[in-house]
Amino acid sequence: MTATEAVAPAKDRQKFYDKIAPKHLSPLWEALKGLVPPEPKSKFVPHVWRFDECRALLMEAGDLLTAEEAERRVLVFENPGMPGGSRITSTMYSGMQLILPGEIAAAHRHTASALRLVLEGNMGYTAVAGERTNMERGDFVITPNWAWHDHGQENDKPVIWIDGLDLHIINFFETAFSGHSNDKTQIESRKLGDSQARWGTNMRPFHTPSPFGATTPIFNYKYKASREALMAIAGVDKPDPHIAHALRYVNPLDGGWPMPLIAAWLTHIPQGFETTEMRATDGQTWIVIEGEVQIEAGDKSFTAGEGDVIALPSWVWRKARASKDAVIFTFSDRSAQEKLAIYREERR
Ligand code: GTQ
Repeated sequence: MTATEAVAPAKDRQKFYDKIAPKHLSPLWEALKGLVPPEPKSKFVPHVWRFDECRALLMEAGDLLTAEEAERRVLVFENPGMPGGSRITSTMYSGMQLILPGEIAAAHRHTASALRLVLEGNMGYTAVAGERTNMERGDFVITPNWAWHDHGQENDKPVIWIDGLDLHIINFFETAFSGHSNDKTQIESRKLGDSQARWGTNMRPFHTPSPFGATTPIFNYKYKASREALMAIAGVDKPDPHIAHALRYVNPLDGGWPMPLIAAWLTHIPQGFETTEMRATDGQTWIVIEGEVQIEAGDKSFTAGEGDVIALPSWVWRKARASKDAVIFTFSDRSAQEKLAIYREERR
C-alpha cells in the first residue's frame, strides 16, 4: 500500500464526519486548503461607484428622511462580491453621507474609527471631542475611536462626503461599543483651529498628552496644504513607476499612519502617465478628487472621474493611467496589516 492510497471508502469517511458533527468537531483535512490558501483570493471585486449617480440617489434619500431620523443619512457602498455585507473591501465600511442645510447629525461615539473625505459643500462642520472643524472639498477629517462627534451644516448648500470606518475589524474582534450623547450637538469646549495650532504646524506642546491615544491629534488635514505639497514634489521628482507621486498622511505623535487601523495617502498621477502593475494585500478605496483615471484591476477595467469611488480588493493586480491630471485619495487597512506584520506587496 502506498501513502496516497485510500485506506477506507469515501462513504466510511462521510459516516465518520456525520458522527463527529454532533460533537461539534470537523475534519481539518477536508478544509485545510481553504483555511490556509497559497495566496489571498479576495471574495471582493474591483468596482466603481459614480459620484453623479450616487449623489442623485442620496438627494432622493434626503426627501425620504431627515438626518435626525436617520442618525446618519448614508448610502453604503456594497461591494458586488458580498451584497448586503456593508463592505467596500473585506475589512472596510464606506458610504456617502449627506447633510442638508440646517440639519444636525446628532452626537454619538463608537469604538470604530472614522474618516471623512469631503466631496461637496463648503462650511459644513464636524465637531470632535468638543472642537469643530469646517469641512471643505478634499479635506481629510478624522473621528478617533470613542470620541464624541456630530455633524452639521449652517450654510444654505448640501454637504456630501465619503465615510470610511474600520467597524468590521472592530466587530471581528467583538470589541464594538457605542453610545448617544444627551446633547444633540456638543458644547464647544475648544475653539476652531485649536488642534491645528497645537499639533498641525510641525510643532507640538511640551506637556499636553495625546488627546486621542494612538490616533493623530490633527483631525482635519486640509486639502489645500496637502495638495500644495504633493504638487511641489511632483514638480521635482520623477514619478515612481508603480504609484506615480504620493504622500502619506502622518500622525505627528509617532510618524506613523494617522489611525491605528486605517492608512491614508494622496496620489498625483500626471496626465498621460501610466503606472506599472502592482498588487498589495491591503484592501484599498480610491476617491478621485481631481481629474480622470483609467483603471485596470484583475479582469475589470473602468474610467473614474471626479468624486467617483473605487474598490480595489486585496492582492488584485492593478494599474492606473491618468487621462487628465489626477489627484486621488486612498484609504486602506494597511495600518492594521503593518502592525500585525502581514502586509505584502508585489511589483511587476
Ligand atoms: O458619521 O458617525 O457612515 O457612525 C457610519 C456610521 C457614519 C458617523 C457612517 C457612523 C457615521
